[in-house]
Amino acid sequence: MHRRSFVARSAATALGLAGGLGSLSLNAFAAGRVKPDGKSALLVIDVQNCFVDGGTLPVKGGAEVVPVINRIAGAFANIVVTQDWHTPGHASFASAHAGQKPFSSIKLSYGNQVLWPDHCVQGTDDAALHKDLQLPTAQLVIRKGFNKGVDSYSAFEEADRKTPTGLGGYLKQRGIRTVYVAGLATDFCVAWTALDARKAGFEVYVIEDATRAIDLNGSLAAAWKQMTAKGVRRIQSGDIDA
Ligand code: VGL
Ligand code: ZN
Repeated sequence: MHRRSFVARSAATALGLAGGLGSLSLNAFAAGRVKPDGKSALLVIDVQNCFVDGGTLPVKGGAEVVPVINRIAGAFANIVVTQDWHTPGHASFASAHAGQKPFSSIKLSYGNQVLWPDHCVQGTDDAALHKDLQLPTAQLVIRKGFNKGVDSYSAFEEADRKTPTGLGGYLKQRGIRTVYVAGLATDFCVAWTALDARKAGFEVYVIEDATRAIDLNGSLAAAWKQMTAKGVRRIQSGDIDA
């Protein structure tokens, strides 16, 4: 794979195409630093009480993303925040299905669904953004998972794979080309958001140390494999130039 990429680049260079392939070759061959510009947006996914210690679906180390996100926020002219925002009795809750336990899976009309403890119920303190999150310049808060029968890990599209949240249109109408994804959880809402962002044509970076994972049955490794295969770039917060 490396050899093939090298040959491809050499050929491109020989043909004088290196400039045209600039970002491609840069990212493939150098770790490099990244500098968000006016066409970049930071997507802060589900940094809510439910996903940190004391919440209903705590992600290990979840609160540790807060200072990292606060630190990098200044580098972004555009910030979007999301909230998991379920109805009581939501279809993604194990409690809504007789005999089912949290962290098992069932088949719903739109496909497989992991069943979770009741979490992030609309209007509860559990669903509020983490109190230490400091994003005064954020311009949009998008809520998802509010249709009782359909989950929505992705900030772009519900799990039925046909109901858009509107985020793709919002970003495109505002001229955004690149999204940087941070928040919770790496292997669910962050990964689905990053993959859908790629599908919608955005350049996508996931800021690994600004995320934490649930890691259910190898889901974290599987998520990185899928994201990498789809061209999502894995970076650290320290790679971002303010
Ligand atoms: C999430 C499980 C259930 C997430 C949301 O934000 O990653 N995970 N609902
Ligand atoms: Zn949820």
